[in-house]
Amino acid sequence: MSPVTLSRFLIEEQRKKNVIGSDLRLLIEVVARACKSIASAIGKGGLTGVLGSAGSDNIQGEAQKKLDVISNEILLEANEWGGHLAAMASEEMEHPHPIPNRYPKGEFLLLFDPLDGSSNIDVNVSVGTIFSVLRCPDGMEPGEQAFLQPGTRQVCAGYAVYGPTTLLVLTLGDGVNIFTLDRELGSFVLTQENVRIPEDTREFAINASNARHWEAPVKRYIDELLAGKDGPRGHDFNMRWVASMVADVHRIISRGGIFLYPLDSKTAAKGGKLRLMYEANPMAFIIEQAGGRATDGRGRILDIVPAGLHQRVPVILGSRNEVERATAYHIA
Ligand code: AHM
Ligand code: MG
Repeated sequence: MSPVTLSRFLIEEQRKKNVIGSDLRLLIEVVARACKSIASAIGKGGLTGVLGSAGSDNIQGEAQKKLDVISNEILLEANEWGGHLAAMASEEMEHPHPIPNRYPKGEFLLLFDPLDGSSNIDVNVSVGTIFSVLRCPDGMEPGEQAFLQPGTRQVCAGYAVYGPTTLLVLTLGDGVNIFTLDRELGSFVLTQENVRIPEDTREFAINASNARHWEAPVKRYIDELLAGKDGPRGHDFNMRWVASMVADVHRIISRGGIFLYPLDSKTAAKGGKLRLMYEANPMAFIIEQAGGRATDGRGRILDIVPAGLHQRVPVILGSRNEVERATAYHIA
């Protein structure tokens, strides 16, 4: 059988389920095309002078890399003119980006972290793009307020991971599918359907250098894993930390695991490290759609009613039984 490209997949899904109207299909195809451009810019690296710092800070007060700025521009320019969006919001911009008046407007709101894990770019380690799609509520101006919807309202979410291969991982609320970029064809091709995360795992991901800042439930949970077969869990656990959320989540999508960026005394004043609207929510949607769980240590991430576009949250996600255990330690 000939390869199922992303376009063909979207058209056939629409025929079967009638949930992907032409505007949503255009949106997904445009985001995928932007991800191809980002993959290409990243792939050239030092050849085109795109590595290194941009010499500016974003709204989060974090130093921007040149490729953060370039990836943000690629996504904005690709999505402005198609008529499918009401507005866009990005980790790299304080306020939502309105669609210029010269273009038609659509019903969707697009949020993205254009280049997640960008501290890894200069050392040639995987980075990615994360995105989330909401509907602009009827009769509402597409300003910040329109974006502040819980993650359960996401119409679609996905991420691209720029690693040894470029992958696009997508959910439309009916399972998770993975597409691999065929660089010769220039197309994303369906390579894994209806991915499921194992319920149990012996692999965890956390930035252990923050251990002294953790709250008691996280310390207890990790101490038990580290105690291995001599401890209460009765077997050894392995640890991985890429420091690109996309890469760490993709490992979990591929073979299970638990990822924690918990609240700690360093990030407590800000509410956590990772951003709710364009990091935690899309990843939580994907993880749940693959049979995993995602909480902030207390409740389901997707149920959080956001108070701000750049709100931060603690994140615990991955294999169902481990996430439930780590969350239960917080509630006990
Ligand atoms: P970014 O969006 O500015 O790249 O920050 C988010 C990243 C995540 O990809 C990753 O999980 C985390 O920050 C890494 O944090 P740390 O530097 O503590 O390892
Ligand atoms: Mg990020």
